[in-house]
Amino acid sequence: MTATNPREFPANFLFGAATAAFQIEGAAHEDGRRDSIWDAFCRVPEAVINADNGDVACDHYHRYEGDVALMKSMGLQTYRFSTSWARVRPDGGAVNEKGVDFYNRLVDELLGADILPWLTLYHWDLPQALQDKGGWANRDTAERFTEYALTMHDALGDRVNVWTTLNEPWCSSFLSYTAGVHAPGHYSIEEGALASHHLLLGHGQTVRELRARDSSLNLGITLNLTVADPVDAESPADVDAARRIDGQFNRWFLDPIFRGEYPADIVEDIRGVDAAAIESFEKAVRPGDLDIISSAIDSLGVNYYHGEFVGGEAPEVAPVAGDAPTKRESAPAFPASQNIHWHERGLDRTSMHWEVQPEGLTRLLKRVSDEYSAPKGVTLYVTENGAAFDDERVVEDGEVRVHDDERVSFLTGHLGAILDAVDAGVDVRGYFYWSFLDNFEWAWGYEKRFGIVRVDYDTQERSVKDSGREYARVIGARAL
Ligand code: PNW
Repeated sequence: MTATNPREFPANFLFGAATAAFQIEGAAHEDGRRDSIWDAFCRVPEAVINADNGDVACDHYHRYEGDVALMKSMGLQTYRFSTSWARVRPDGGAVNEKGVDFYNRLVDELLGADILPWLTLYHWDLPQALQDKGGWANRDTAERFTEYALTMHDALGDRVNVWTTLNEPWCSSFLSYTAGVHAPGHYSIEEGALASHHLLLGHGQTVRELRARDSSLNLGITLNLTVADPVDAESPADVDAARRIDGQFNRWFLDPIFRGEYPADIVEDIRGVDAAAIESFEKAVRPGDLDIISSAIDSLGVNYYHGEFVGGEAPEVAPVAGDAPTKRESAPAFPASQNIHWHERGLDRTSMHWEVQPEGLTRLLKRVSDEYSAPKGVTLYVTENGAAFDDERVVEDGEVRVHDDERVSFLTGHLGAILDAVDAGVDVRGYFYWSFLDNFEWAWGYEKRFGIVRVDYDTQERSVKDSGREYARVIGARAL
């Protein structure tokens, strides 16, 4: 759209950017913080590219004031960050006041800059001490999570209104306990299924406790959701492949949260693959659990990166492998994925090899709104969307510049896709670009750069990329 014909964002739409504690903070061994499962996983041979770790990361722990000032200079209205459980309750038990204090300072800094703090309680950094007791496969971890959440609310409840329990429980269950790609790097269908249930239970309990303390809080959860399309809509095998991906990515989490039930078709599919795992899962789902999990929430965060284009038969040309960062063994993240094959649409790709597919976001928001959130009065936010590209840093007139044209069009393309959803009647009230800073991209270490702000990991210098400049312009105009 041209400047003479701008597409305006609704007046209540919030523009923000997102990060997560482990990916940016560093100071991993400071002020009483102890190992999380990611600190431990980084020491596993071949688990993370270049054996990178979170010891220093973006050194945000010491640089948060400058980082907040940079957010303000870009006009960000809200900042989505996570608090580190391993900092706050380092061995899962006693509270570490110095850890809590960091978040007090960060929240005050944000409020001073007129930036709305959007707090996520769990973005994957479980204290290793709790993993030693079974981690999320152990029901007790859900109790410990609620305790930790209440600690954060004790400290910040007077200043923080938006509370997200979990970020992407699919990643912290199946990608972590079944596929072995994320910490703790296990290969068990049973543990993945148990972890998903205990994560959701921790979510539901926390929502109940926080609601009982303060009915004015905005409570929610963030899910990584996708659109799964069959390669050939006339082929039963392709349609079934798409059903199973949709079921394991989307419905496995949406259905318990919004309807108080797990999708029966997927339970049966997994039973067909590993009957013992599903029996153990069924035992773990105790009477009353699903009522807790489906406790009313106020907002749903949708993280969208790309869609899935799947078939029941192998493609003639194998797609570019996208999810094997290192030589370490990995297993399918979807227990019921027999004969599912990923195909390419021939779209542009990011350096994660993910296809750039903005229209998928429009369809996803419409579907989630129609089938889940709108009937329950739950508001949608896009809490993550972004792209890694092989950015080049240049110095022009003594200033570091990154001319990341691909990210500029990724950003505006997806903002346009959100406006398309708004035009189609979806009530979506915000967008958080992932990520504010280049950062530790999990198993990919520092190799993948998602930021709208460049980080020089030798000097910790920050430079706003062209995408960050374009985002600031869009925010200023409140229009595309
Ligand atoms: C999300 N997958 O992670 C996370 O919330 C961020 O911390 C992360 O940096 C960002 O997306 C970019 O990757 C994902 O394999 C990691 O499907 C992996 C997958 C999905 C999301």
